[in-house]
Amino acid sequence: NVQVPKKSLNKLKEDHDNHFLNDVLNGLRSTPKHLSSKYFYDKRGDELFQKIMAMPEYYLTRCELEIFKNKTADIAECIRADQEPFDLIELGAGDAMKSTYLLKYLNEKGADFTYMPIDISGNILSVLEKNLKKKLPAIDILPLEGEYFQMLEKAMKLSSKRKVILFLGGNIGNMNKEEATNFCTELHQLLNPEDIVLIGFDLKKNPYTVLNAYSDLAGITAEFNLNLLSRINRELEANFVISQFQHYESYDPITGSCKSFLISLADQEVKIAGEVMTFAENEAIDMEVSQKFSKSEIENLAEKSGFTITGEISDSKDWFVDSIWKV
Ligand code: AVI
Repeated sequence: NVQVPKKSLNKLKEDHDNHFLNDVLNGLRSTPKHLSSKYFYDKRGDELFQKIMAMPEYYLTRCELEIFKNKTADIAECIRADQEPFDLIELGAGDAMKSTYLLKYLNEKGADFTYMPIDISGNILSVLEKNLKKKLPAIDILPLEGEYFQMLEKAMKLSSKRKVILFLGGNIGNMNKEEATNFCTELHQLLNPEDIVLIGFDLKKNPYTVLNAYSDLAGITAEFNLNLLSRINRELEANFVISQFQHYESYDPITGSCKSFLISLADQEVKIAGEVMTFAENEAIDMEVSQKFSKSEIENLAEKSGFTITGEISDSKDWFVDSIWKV
């Protein structure tokens, strides 16, 4: 079993608060203005994302859940669970709804591993830990709160077994092309030859299916975006008037980029931590990309970052794929 020193977690929390302010100020000083969607996930943001995952339009979670429910044995085979010992690390674990199926299966097969969920939201990690202790008390769990790579490096030092890394939910789609390549390259450099990565990709499909998933009729996705402005108000002494911003979604079926924006509905000024930011009427803040991939784009990404694809598990509609990569 592995232990995390408490002190370093507090230090990381301070760093995180500074980064939040710097990222917000730099993003809103830029042209075009942008904010990072990684800050969507405060307590309310977590709740709204849970609601999004349950929406009829948001197919991603159901597709990957189907894979984890119905093809658990295939996943276990692809990660060579019955061969050498391993530890299981999940990047952006959230509530671990999907991976719980795999954890249960591995546990029933007698696999001896530590599950290390990594997430930027301490709130969702405590929900995860509580639920998992109830559902699967035999699983050895070590939650790590923070940025992916900082926590991954920590996890690499804490355990000497081979690593299986899960990166589910289409989270990789929330990076732009360059960020995704850098992320995969950095991951490749950090891992050892016997390690395995399983990444979930949302595939290109009918553009209306994609667009509707991100511009739902009930307005939950809009609320999810606008919640970041409320978070900035609360945590960074700002005074955004939320009703003066509107959510706008776009999908480009050629590039596969699904993008969300917040549009300023008036010429206005907003104060953030003492600094005045001006917004013109109809000016957009770039909030989030949710990239959709073709199979060949996934192959290119794996190849460019040094990985080899060894398996591919899709849902019955072929809308989502879990791609298995070796170092
Ligand atoms: C977490 N991530 C994969 C979600 C997505 O589909 O890009 C976040 C999200 N944004 C709007 N709806 C869901």
